Amino acid sequence: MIEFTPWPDDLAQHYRAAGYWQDRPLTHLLDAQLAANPEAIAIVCGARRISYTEFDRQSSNLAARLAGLGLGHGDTALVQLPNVAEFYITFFALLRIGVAPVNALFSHRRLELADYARQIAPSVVIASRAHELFRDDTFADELREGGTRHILLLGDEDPSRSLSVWLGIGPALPEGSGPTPPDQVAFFQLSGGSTGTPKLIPRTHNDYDYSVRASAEICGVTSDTRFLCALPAGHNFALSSPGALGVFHAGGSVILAPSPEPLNCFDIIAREGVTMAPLVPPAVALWLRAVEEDPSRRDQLATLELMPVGGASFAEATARRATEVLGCDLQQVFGMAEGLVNYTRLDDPPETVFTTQGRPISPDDEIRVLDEDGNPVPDGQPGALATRGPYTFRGYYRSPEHNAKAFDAEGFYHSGDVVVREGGYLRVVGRIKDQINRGGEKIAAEEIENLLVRHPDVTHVALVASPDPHLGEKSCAFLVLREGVAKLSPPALRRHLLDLGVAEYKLPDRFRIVAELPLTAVGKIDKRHLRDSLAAETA
Ligand code: OOB
Repeated sequence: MIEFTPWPDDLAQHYRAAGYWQDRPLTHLLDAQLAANPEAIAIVCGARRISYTEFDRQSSNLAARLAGLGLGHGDTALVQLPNVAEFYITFFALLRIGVAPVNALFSHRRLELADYARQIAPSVVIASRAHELFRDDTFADELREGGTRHILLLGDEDPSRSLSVWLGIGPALPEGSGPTPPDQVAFFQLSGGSTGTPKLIPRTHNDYDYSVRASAEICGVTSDTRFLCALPAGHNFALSSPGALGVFHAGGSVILAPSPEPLNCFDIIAREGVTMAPLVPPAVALWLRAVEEDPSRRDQLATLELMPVGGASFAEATARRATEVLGCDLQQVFGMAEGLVNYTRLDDPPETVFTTQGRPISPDDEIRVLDEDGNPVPDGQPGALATRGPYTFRGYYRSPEHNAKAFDAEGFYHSGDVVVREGGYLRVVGRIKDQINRGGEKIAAEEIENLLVRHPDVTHVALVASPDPHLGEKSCAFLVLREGVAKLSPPALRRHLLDLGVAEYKLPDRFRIVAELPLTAVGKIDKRHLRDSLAAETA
């Protein structure tokens, strides 16, 4: 079994009694559709249309072959696939035999993948030849040396390790293999992070299944839903809020796009009759601009009914424009891979949708808004968000020190967001975690600072966010150089980071060389001062 911090018994009992936890594995989502709608189209990927029957067949093939190699409960998988049908097929194959995957983002590079592999020691790695890391065998060989027994690659010419071949035929599932128990870890979500190394979030079948079912209902997902997945498929928003899993749960269709780039997405929407398209705020802005440039493009969006928007702050003015320009309803989503997801509801008045980030999924999502001493603030006042509930995790994987800081004695997770609560609805007004939210992509300041000081000419670093009209935030690295070194160019610094293998979205947008970093009264780096100086510069 994969270790994780369970919910206390009294709460677990309550979550079952209330019907949130149904003690079914996540694979039930697919099994239910297989019985109800076997020939309905589950996934559209380019020209491929994959029915629920075919979806199940391919994922069972892969499951059976992996189980035949002895993989099962207690094993983990590291998966890195782009937005293709194989992502979902692989996910369900692994769930079917109780192998817990980490779904790395396709933008992740060596540093992230090696770190996830270090944490979970995967028995199997499933990735794509289209990714630079797997173009040759160097990284795959390293993984093997680290103990990975099997590597399957999408696009490999060798049939013995081609993912497509493994999906094509398989023996029957060996006797005794099956999903992990519903109250155990099904897979790991990725934390946006605020620490030096990326953290993993164990999610159980029960908790995730509840968040999916409830989200599908809140977002009005039905078998008629045609859902555009243009955000990274493994991200919690695109996977479960209501995400592809919410769509599979309801028997609808998931239509994949490689990215939210508007013109390609508009073609797909028009061709496939897309009804729901979740986006991050910068992508909404791009879609708005594309329609404003050429109003005839709006005709392509005729079938679009609902656009859930989340992942980062959504400017009120853009929200107001969006419904008008795009001609669909809007929904704000404030969620986190750790659990808690808030939605504005489909019958909320427009003002609520424009000005709040919604309210929690569950009546049993407990929300506290706290001042600096940990005391509750009155409604209408900003404070730090703390939460616990039927689908909010209880601890990062193997991270006792960080967990001691992220959770309080009552098991509330402190998300690092500053929110205002009013009438049960939340507004996100700031952040206390040391993270940069670059248009929905999260960057842990400490991770990049640690990498930059590894440069021989750098002695001190602070990474801070600066406001950006397109992405909401960009990152700026303030650097103090070794004595005697007068300058270090941004390209050289970027090269240094890329050579260390970090994902490109984490590269600082700007670098500032300074003589020293400002300190607070207690001697910590004064990031607020640095942020203010940047804001003054941009203003
Ligand atoms: C989603 O999940 P993560 O894990 O990538 O990031 C969570 C963090 C939140 O703690 C908050 O800081 C920020 O992203 N965030 C928002 C937001 N939605 C997320 N900040 C302001 N406004 C929003 N609407 O980003 C995520 C997971 C599930 C559903 C939607 C988003």
